[in-house]
Amino acid sequence: MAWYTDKAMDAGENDWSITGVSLRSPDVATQLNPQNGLYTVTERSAHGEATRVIGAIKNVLVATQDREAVIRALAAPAIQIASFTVTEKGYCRAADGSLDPNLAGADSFYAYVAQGLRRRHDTGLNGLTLLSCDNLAENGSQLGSLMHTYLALNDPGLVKWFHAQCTCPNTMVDRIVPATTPQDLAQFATKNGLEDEGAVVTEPFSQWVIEDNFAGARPTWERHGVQMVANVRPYETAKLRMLNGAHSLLAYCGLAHGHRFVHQALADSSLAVLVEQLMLNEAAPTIKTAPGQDLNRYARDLMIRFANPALNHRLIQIAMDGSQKIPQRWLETLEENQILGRSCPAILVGIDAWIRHLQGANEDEHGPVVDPMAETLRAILNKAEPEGAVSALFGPTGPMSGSWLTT
Ligand code: CS2
Repeated sequence: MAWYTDKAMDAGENDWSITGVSLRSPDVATQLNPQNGLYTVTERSAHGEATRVIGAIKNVLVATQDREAVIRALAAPAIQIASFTVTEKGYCRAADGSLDPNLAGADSFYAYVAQGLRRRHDTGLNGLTLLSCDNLAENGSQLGSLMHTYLALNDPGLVKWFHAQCTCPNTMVDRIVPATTPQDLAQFATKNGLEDEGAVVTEPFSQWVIEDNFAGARPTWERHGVQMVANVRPYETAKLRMLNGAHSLLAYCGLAHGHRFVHQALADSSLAVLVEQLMLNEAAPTIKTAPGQDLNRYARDLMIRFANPALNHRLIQIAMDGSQKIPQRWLETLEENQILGRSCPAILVGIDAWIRHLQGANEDEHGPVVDPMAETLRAILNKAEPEGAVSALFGPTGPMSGSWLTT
């Protein structure tokens, strides 16, 4: 978002800027505030690299250090959009997709937004566009209904105003961004003769598709490559089931084969075959395409993006939080195929590798499993007989059972 907004600002829309908020770690604030919010984005591929300085971020607030500043920002008259990149687990959902009130506490984004919106209401301001940028199916619709539940429980008087004054457009964001490493920072300093603590390294490809349903003003991002559409669903389903589905498959199976990076896993021909099978035979047939959307070409382009040798995208980064990612990446595809009597051998291989990952298969080399449900899932696996592992996790009473499983 900062990258597209920076381009809009460069083209003359100078009345926009972004206040960053971190809900937990002070790291990004520590990196960016001393740099006046400036940082670089370097696009890297086999053909070389290109760096751009991003000037869209004014400052970064840390919610755990200054709660009031975050609420004040949300309630400021100039603010029009609150966007979210809080990862799948940040939405605090129960297995059936509804809000889990035990998870959605005072430190969740819901609490800040609710308080910010309450102040906007009380001072007679307009509502906000709440813009989810996370990898969830129908991310905006989910955010809207989860926010509704949060308000109904915590500030019921605001629910009607929320629906009248705020919107939650669905969006699809696609850009592969490996976590920056100390080597990236050192390399940047050597090459450019200056230090950037907040440097981001990414691929040349970038896609942002947004439903044009804003509560107030917005930058004209569409002049800078953003696709404003009436319905995001076909793009989002293709992205989640093909790109992200393939990513998770490469992550768990790649780690099992001893690889570290996505491009290495893809160079392993047995895994490349599996990935193509998942994308073309299992996921693609479940996607209702938009006019002009070509899934064969999409799959081909994805193989090229995954093979980018200059990114060093770590498999362990993708393997994180599997319990939160697998439903929309694999289980929906599995369910839709199952209804039509088709099997999904590639996804089943992935599930097998994920279960082994949960059981600690990669811990010696990569450290403990990172997943909010790691302990729960592992305890269940420890109790289950090997042949009962899948039904213990995904069966009707298992923690991974959800609306996506019919049998
Ligand atoms: C990845 C995504 O970490 C992951 O789980 O699959 O972050 C992926 O790189 C992005 O969605 C690409 O747009």
